[in-house]
Amino acid sequence: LLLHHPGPSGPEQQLRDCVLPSPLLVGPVSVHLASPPSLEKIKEKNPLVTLGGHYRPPDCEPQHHTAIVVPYRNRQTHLRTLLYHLHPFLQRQQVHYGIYIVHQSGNSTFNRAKLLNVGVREALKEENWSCIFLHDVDLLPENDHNTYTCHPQHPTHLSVAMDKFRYRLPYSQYFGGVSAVTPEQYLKMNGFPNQYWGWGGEDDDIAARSHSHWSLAIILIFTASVYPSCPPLHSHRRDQVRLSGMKIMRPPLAIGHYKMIKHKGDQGNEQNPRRFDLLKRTRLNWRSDGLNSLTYELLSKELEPLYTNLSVNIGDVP
Ligand code: BGN
Repeated sequence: LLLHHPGPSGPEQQLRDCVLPSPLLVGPVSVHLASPPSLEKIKEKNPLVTLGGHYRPPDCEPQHHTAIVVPYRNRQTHLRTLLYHLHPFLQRQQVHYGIYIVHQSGNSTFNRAKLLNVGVREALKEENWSCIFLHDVDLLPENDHNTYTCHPQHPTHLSVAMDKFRYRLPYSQYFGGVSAVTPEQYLKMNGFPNQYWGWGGEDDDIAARSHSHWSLAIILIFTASVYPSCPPLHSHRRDQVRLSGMKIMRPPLAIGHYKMIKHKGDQGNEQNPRRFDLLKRTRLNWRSDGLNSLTYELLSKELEPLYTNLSVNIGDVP
């Protein structure tokens, strides 16, 4: 009998490496959004998931170690729908994974990017993950060829074709929804901004950190045309300046399909009126606002059967 995880002191008998693409992939899957099963039922359907929502393929040695970080508050049904779809999806991909739900405690305005910073830091304290997924709770992947692994050099954007945007990118630099970085890329971009309280802009800031100054200009031009209140652009004297000098990798549109669970705007996550001003300053601020300025209080960490629940006090709008 082969033992599953021969550690350094474990038996010499090695499992063969898991191959990519995984032979278990099925391609397009239909995603049901209404009335997900109970957590107990989902656990029954995923017997190999261990406490904290971790999984390793039993028959081969995984080549990818992916933490899924999900910023969260008050979306119980969405969470169950996500877990119901994501666990079998990731198991078919034969990656070693763990799911981290980062719950923002209290009633302060929601801060997605700061919760992502917390999730990355806490996940990396636990395991040597090679890839970190930044995952919205209301997005369900519709094709398992969209692999939840990282590109070694460049950040990846996965949710390139969401039903909400008629299965296209809403604009070319869009980085929201589902994206991924390696711990090295995360360090290189100084993590994510901590100052975006409320809806909008934080994903554009993350894209700008990882990409060139051009991307920031394009985002600002796009949003200025969509949001007339957006202040006029400054001149871009140094468009060739790169922030952390990486590119954004993407799967083909046909594979990066996602369904979004429809919902009304969240209370406590109203549009952030400061996002335009913040975005204009990303180029100045990214080195000082991010991983190196992150402060929070971890209130609890619970290993639930299908996920690790991090409850965190991240403070309030200054
Ligand atoms: C953009 C938002 C993103 C959001 C996408 C898709 C802003 C910044 C304004 C300068 N960006 O316009 O955060 O993910 O729409 O909904 O609002």
